[in-house]
Amino acid sequence: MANREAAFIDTAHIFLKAGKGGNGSSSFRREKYIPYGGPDGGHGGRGGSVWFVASSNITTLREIAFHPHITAGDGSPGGGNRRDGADGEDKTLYVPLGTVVKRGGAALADLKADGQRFLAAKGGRGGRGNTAFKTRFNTAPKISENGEPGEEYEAWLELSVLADVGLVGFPNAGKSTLLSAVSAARPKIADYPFTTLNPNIGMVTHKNKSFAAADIPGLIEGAHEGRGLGDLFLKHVLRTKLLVHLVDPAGFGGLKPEKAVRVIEKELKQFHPLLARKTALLAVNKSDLPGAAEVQALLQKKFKGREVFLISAATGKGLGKLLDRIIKLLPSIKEEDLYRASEGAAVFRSPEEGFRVAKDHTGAFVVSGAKIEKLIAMTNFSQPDSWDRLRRILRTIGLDKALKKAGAEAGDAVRIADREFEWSDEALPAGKRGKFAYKYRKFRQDYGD
Ligand SMILES: Nc1nc2c(ncn2[C@@H]2O[C@H](COP(=O)(O)OP(=O)(O)OP(=O)(O)O)[C@@H](O)[C@H]2O)c(=O)[nH]1
Ligand SMILES: [Mg+2]
Repeated sequence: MANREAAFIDTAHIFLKAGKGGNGSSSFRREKYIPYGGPDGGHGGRGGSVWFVASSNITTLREIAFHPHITAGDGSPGGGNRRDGADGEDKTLYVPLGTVVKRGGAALADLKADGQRFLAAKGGRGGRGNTAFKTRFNTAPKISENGEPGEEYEAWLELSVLADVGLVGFPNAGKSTLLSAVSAARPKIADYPFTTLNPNIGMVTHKNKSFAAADIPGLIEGAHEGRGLGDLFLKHVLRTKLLVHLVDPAGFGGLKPEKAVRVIEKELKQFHPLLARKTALLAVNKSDLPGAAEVQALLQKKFKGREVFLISAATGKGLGKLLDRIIKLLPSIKEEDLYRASEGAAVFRSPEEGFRVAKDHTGAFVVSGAKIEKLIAMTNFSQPDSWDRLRRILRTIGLDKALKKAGAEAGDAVRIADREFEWSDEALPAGKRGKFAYKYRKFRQDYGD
C-alpha cells in the first residue's frame, strides 16, 4: 500500500529454525613413524541460535512479518587432527518494546525493556568426534556423533505498544492534538474523523516526571467487533496504566457528549474487561470553543465520583492540571500482568525425558520422544560401532522392554524420528563389547549420512 502509515504491522506469523550442530569426525592420527595413531577426530561446531532483542529503535513488526523464515547458521563439521568445527552464526532479530512471543497459544516471552534478550530457538550442540569415545576397552573407536538438530517451530509475534497512558475517544476529539501538545510526537492532525491510522507514542515530561502516552485511532460504536479501526488498536491500550478519555463538546455523529462517553466506555469493556477496570480520566476538550464548560459541568454531574477535566489541546489551557493529576496517579497504579511469561526465559519447552511407543495402522511400532529422536538424529549410521552404541543405549533406556511389552516380534518395523528399523530378537554374537538380546537393523534409510 502506498500509504506509509498503513504499513504499521503488529502481528507476525514466523518460522524459527536454529542451526544444526556440526557432525563430529572419526579420524586417526597418521604420522610417518607412528603406524597406529590414536583417534583424533574433532568435534562439530555448535549450531547458531535465534535471539530476539527488544529495541526502542524499532516500532513495528513489519520487517519480520515480510521475512518470516528465520534461520540461524549450522555448525561446521569437525576434522582430523583434533580440529573442531566452527560454530554456526547466531541470528538476532530486533523487535519493538511490547512484543510478545507466542507458541501454540502460550506466551514464551514478553519483551518490554530496551536491550532485553530472549533465546527463541537454541542451536544444536556439535557432535562429538571419535576422541570422545576412546575408552580403556576401545582405544580406537570408529564412533562419532552427528550434530544435534537445532530447535525448530512456528511462533507468533504480537506487539502491543508500551505506554503508561492511553488516549481514547471518538474520532476528531483531539487526541492527536493533545499528544502533540504535551510531547515531541508529531502525529497527523486534521478536521475529519479517522485521521490517525496507527498508534503514536510520545514521551511526556512534566515537573521532572516522565511517562509515555499513546494516541490510538478514534473508536466508534461496534469497535470491539471490528467496526472502524478501533478493535485493531484497542489492544495497544490494554497495557496502559491509565486512560484519558477525550470528549468533544460537540458530541460525535449526532450523539450528545454524555451518550458518547457511555458508548466509548461500553466499547472498552466489551473489548476486554481489563479496560473497564482501568482508571479513566474524562477530559472535555476544545474549551476555547463556546459550550465546552457547560458540557464539563454536565458530565461532572452525570458521572459522579469521576474526575472530569476541562482542557484545550489547541491553546494549552487546563493541560497543566491534567498532567499534575496524571503524574500523581501513575506511581500508585500497578501494571496488570497480561502475560505470565517470565522475563527473558521460555516457559514452554517440549518435555525432554521419556518416550512413547504406539502401533500405527501399518502395524509398525512408532517411538516418539524428544530425547530419543535426538539420539537417532545424532547417530552416524555409516559407522558399525555407532550402531552398537545406539543398540546399547536403546536397551539401557528400556526401549527393548517397552517394545516387547507392546507386542513387537522379530521382523516388525520400528520407526523413530525419520528412520525405520527392523526389530529382531536374534542375539548378536557375544564379543568384546558385550552381548545384546535384540538388535535394530536398519533396512530403510530416507536420508543419506
Ligand atoms: N478549537 C479547538 N480545536 C481542536 C482542539 N483540539 C483539537 N482540535 C481540532 O480538532 C480536529 C481533530 O483533531 P485531532 O487531534 O486530529 O483529533 P483525533 O482525536 O486525533 O482524531 P482521529 O485521529 O480521527 O481519531 C482538528 O481539526 C484539531 O485542530 C482544541 O482544543 N480546540
Ligand atoms: Mg488522531
